[in-house]
Amino acid sequence: MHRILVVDDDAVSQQFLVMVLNRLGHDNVVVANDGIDALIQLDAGDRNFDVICCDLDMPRMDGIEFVRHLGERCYQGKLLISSGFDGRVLESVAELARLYDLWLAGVLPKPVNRQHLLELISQPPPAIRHSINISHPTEEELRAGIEKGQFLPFFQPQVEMESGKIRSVEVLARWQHPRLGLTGPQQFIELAEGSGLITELTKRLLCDATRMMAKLPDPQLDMSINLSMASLGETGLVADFEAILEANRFPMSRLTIEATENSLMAHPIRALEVLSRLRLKGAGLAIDDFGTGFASMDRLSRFPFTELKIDKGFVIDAAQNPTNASILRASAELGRQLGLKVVAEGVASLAEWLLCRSLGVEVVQGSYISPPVDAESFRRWLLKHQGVFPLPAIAADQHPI
Ligand code: G
Ligand code: G
Ligand code: MN
Repeated sequence: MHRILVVDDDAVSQQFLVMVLNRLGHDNVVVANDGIDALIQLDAGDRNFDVICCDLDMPRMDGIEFVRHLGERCYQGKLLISSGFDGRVLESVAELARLYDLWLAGVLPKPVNRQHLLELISQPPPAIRHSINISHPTEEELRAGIEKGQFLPFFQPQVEMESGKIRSVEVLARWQHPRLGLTGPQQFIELAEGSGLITELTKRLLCDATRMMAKLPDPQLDMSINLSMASLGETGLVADFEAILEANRFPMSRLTIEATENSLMAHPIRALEVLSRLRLKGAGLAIDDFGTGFASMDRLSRFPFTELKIDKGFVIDAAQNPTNASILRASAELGRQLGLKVVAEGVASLAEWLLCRSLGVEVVQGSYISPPVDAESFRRWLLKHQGVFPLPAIAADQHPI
């Protein structure tokens, strides 16, 4: 039998929901009048709720803030949102819940439909629950991992849309963790930033990647690497990068540094200094994850960027989602107007390829071309393609322009 918590400030809809639940055979239902009331019940500790059904618009603490508190408490049960709000608000709440790894079973428009509620209550848990049993790497493991060379550069190609030419490759960190297996950046970048190890990690990655690049069948590929904001404060970064490239005979002019908008915001002066110096030495500079940060246009225009990378969030599903398609179109246009190379990442389907092509995106990256892969797989992928990714054959009615 489920233990259910109903959070709603409106007595009528609260009681209606309880009544429907009772009729569906759920007797173990507790009510809270707003988020604070609900948190008090949760934190009392003697109640573990299997299902929380929450309204959005409530006094004192609204449903959105409540979702954040649930995320912070790593709530493992099912979450249902009941609301009279429209799609856009509900979509952003759903996104928030997803970011917190909450199990959002669904959204119930008000007045609540009995059948719909029954379906959501009985919905089984998703196959993959990220937050269950995640064992996080520790700082000591990170330090040892860097020393022992457990970090591997993975490679994801970037292709010129017009010609299919394989122009460049982004280096993405992976950790061959002795206990957790191959882990991605979500598991360790924040830890590395917080513990001051990110710059060391980035330098190792740059060193290993440039060394591997020399052994590739196409030795003229450009390379992009992500630079964390935490590295921008490090004196000696520019000199260290130069030394690494020189040792591996990789010219600075073939390297592009990717920085996120928010990193420019956090340390604008340092960022301007470090990035300008790298640019002066010949490196390209990319605004990464463009569209997700809060940098002002003014600030962006002050940095000597050469490339704009549209965040994958706007590309994924842009072919179906008009809002994302508009953002994609506007970003591509802005990049062009500023004279930047426009790159779209997250191109996962032919439809997205065609859309990017029609919007004048110059270069694409994404699983449609190749997911990030290890050095050996990348070498084989390059050999197979002989420098050119085959342009998709476009049927007459699909032609983008
Ligand atoms: O590789 P991927 O698939 O999961 O990467 C997720 C995000 O992690 C990327 O968008 C990128 O910004 C970040 N990331 C990957 N590798 C590095 C790295 O070496 N340094 C930094 N700072 N970020 C990285
Ligand atoms: O640092 P940056 O955000 O540029 O890193 C690119 C990220 O995008 C990596 O995490 C990579 O794994 C991810 N990625 C690349 N191609 C695709 C794709 O087609 N779909 C999705 N969902 N993610 C992708
Ligand atoms: Mn990147």
